Amino acid sequence: MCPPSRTYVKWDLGDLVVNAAIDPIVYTVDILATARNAVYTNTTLVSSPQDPSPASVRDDEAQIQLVLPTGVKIDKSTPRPLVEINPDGVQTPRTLTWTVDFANIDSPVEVSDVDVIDVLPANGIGTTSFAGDLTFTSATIAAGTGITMLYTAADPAGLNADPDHASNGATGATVWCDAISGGAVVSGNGTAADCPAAAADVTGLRFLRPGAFVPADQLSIDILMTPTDNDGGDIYENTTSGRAQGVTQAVGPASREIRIIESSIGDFVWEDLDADGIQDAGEPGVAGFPVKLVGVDLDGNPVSLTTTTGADGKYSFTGLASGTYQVTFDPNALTSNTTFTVQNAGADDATDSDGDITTGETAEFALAPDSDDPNWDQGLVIDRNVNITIDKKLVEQTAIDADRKATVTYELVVANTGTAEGTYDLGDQLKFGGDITIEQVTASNTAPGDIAIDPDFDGIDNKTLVTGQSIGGGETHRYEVVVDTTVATTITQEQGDCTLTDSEHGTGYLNEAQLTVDATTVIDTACGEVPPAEPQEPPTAPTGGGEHPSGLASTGGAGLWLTLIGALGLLAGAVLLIIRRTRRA
Ligand SMILES: [Ca+2]
Ligand SMILES: [Ca+2]
Ligand SMILES: [Ca+2]
Ligand SMILES: [Ca+2]
Repeated sequence: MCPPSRTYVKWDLGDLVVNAAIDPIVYTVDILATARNAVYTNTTLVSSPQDPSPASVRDDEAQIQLVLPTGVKIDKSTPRPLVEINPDGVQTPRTLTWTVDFANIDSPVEVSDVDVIDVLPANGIGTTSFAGDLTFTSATIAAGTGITMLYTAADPAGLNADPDHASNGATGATVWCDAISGGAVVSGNGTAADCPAAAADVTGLRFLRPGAFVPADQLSIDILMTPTDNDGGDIYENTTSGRAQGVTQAVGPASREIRIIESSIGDFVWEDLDADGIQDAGEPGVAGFPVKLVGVDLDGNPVSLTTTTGADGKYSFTGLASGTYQVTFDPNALTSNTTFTVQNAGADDATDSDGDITTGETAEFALAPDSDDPNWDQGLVIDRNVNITIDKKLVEQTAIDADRKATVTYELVVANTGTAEGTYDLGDQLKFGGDITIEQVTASNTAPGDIAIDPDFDGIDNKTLVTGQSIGGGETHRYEVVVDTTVATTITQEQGDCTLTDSEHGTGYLNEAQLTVDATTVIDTACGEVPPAEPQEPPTAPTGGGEHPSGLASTGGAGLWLTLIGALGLLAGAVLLIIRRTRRA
């Protein structure tokens, strides 16, 4: 066992190779300015379970003799000059600790009535610069007796650390009170209303130690403050100054900075063009991909954050304390064409993909203090094989009845013969001959049957059937457009045929389907010829077959079936489906 007044540092060197040199361990110890003149001894002992030799042959010591001018000394120290960040909302914030020491180092004169002021850190005072808030938490006497503690809520800009400054006099501008809250005025020109109402109001502390202050006496106070929502690089400087009877000069000021450190995690989601799991040159970043971070920091605070990748595919979680973390690349953000690439390919963690191929979760990992870990990346494999085609057919045209009415039915077949999901716009425009009146147009989706048609579609002024419609790889969408017409008896051969001349805006039962994919539009037409009116010999009913004009074939390349369709009328749709399914199988 070792005496409690000593400090111990232990290094675990792990397994060591026989007869191999061990790098020297170099470390620095700050000696407080208030340390008494003396000889200070540092002892080292090396041990191993496999070494049975006595401790006397495994130790060594070095001594430092401290010789300082005698007098009254003040020192400001902190056990942790680097403190990790307190992100916004942290459950258990990390605190800042300073210790004020005041000592009589063998002063040749009698010293008494110690008076010490501590100006707490505030933005703009000294080197202090921080984000968020900083509140006084507590001041605790660690050593010394007969100490009275006073508190002020004075504006830090007007707070002077020298107890002999006029502002700190009995009727000075700075009001010193005897409690953190609800205290009475001890000195200064003010009333109890000027005293701090709560710990958060405290801007300065004052320690009074009346009576003789001999070399055996020691005065030591721990000051605790709590920062919130701060940033890496923030600096908090705490300054202390003191006076004592018998010493003409002010003692101090002594200042000590505490600096905030933070860590970060990143940083890349990219398209793995060759699907090898490696970030290769020329493989682009993926913008807008959601990334989640969960973890527990060194003090047990839970962390849960989300972000999305920027235009360059980069993401970053900054302002983190050290701890154990896990990144998740959101699998719900994968489109039907996108998968996570192979995990942990190759030997270089800087250029691999780290998420599970199903869940997008990385392994849990330790994040060191004051560090940046950019090696948590995710590759996406994107299937771009989209091939959407249109096939337009005239399915049926009824014979013109005694009232000159007829109905024309078209089918539009949109098929994606690729493997990846795509989207398309589909329009359908009726370009009938001059003496054909369009009475009513109805459009519907017949397969899969649940695609909503644009309610404004009329085939004339508004030709839009659907916009931005998605279609999976290998899928087929079918639409039916049914048009009721009246054909005037004045219709001419030129108006009724399927040849669109330069002078015509439309002809016959001409219908033009327009498929747009990725801003490229393709057109497929279908047309039915309308015979000129011949009073003595109206056209026969359509059920007989073979009566239709020969121009039914669409440009969709399905001419073989279309003759059949024209003949079979309504049956055609079913036949067509059967044929298609057979072909696809
Ligand atoms: Ca690659
Ligand atoms: Ca990895
Ligand atoms: Ca990696
Ligand atoms: Ca990276």
